[in-house]
Amino acid sequence: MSVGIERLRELMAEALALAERGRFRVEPNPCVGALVVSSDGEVLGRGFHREYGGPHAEVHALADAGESARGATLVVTLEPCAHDEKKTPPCVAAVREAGIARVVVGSPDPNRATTGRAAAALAAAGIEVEEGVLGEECRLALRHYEAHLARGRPWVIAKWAMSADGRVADAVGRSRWITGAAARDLVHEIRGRVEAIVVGRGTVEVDDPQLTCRRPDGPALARPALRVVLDSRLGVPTTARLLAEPDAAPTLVIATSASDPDRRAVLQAAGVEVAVVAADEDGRVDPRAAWELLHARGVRRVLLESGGRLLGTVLRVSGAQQIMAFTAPVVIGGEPARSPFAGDGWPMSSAPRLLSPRVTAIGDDALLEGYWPALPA
Ligand code: AOF
Ligand code: ZN
Repeated sequence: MSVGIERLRELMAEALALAERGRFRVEPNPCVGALVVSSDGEVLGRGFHREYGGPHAEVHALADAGESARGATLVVTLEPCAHDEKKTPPCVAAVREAGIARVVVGSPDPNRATTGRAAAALAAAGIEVEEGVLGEECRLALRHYEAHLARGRPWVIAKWAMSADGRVADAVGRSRWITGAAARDLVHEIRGRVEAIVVGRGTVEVDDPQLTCRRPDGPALARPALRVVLDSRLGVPTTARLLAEPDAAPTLVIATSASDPDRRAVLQAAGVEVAVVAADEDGRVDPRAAWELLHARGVRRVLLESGGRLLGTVLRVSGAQQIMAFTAPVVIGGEPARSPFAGDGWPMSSAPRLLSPRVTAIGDDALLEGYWPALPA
C-alpha cells in the first residue's frame, strides 16, 4: 500500500509548516521541512532546517524516525541535496542509508549546483521519486533563497536593540544594557552562526565591543566570525579590544584610499588586516564595496551590529536582507538620546515596511523580525 495523493498533500502542508519554524534562522539557506511517513500515512519522524550551518531538514527527520525509516516514505518540501560543495554531507546519501523506499518532493532546488540531481541519484539507488506535490506553495516558501542565489552578495542581517521609546543609548551614549540576558544570549548565538560581524568605527570607539560568540559551547560554525570594522580613515584606536585581543577572532579593517598609509602600517604591525575599497559620495567606505569584498572571501552571512550612521547608510544605499529589532521595556527619553538611524529617513508614504514580519517574546523583550523590502532604485 502506498500513501495516496490527498494524504500526501496534507503531509506536505505539515512539512511546509515545519519549514516555517526555521525562518529568520537559516537564511540565506532555504527553509525546509521533512516528514518520514509509514505506508499507511502515519508520521514516524519530523524535521526542519533549524539553523544556518546546521543539519538539513531530512537529517533531522530521519534521526527522529530512527529505525522505523526503513522502507518508509520521506516527504520533503525541497529536493534533497546531491552536491558536495557544502557545509554538511549530501542528504541523498543519508536517505539511501536510512533505507527510505520512496521520496516525495515539493519543489526542485533552484541552486544550480544540485537542481534535478536528486531524482537521478535516488532512482539509481532504487528509490521511487515523486515530484511537485504542493509544488507552487513549496516554491513560494523559497522566495528569499531564490532571490539570494542570484544576488552574489552576502546575506546581511541588521540588528539593533532599543528602548520602548526607540532610543539605542542614553544622552551620553551609554547602552549597557537595554535588552535583557535572554536577548543578548540570542545575539551571541547568531554571532556564532555568521561568517562576519560588521560595525563602524563609531561603535568601536563608543562601545569597545569584542564581537565574539560568548556561549559555553562556542560558535557553531567551524571558524569564529571575522570581525569587520568599516573605518574610512583608519581612525580606530589600536587600544580597542577588537585590535588589542587578536586571538579571540580575526579582525579586518576596511578603509578607503584616503586613509593614511602610515596608519595602515601601524595597524598591520599590530596584526590587523587592512583592506582598501571604494568610497561613496561622502568619502566613506561604500558598503556595497565592503559586501563585495566579503563575498569574494567566502562570507555568505553577515551580522551588522553598527550604530546609527552606518546603519542609516547601509539601509539607504544597499539595503540589508533581514532585520532583527529588539525592543526592551525601558524608557530613556530626551532629545539627545539617539535612535537606531542617523541621516535622512523616508516619508511615511514610502517608508520601507518589512516583509513576512514576526514578533517573538525573548525574555521581557520583544523581537521584531522581517525581510527588508527591495527599494525602488
Ligand atoms: C539547507 N537546508 O534543509 C536543505 C538544503 O551549506 P549547506 O551544507 O547547509 O547546504 C546548503 C544547500 O543545501 C542549499 O543551497 C540547498 O541547495 C541544499 N538543501 N539546504 O540549508 C535544508 N535541504
Ligand atoms: Zn541536504
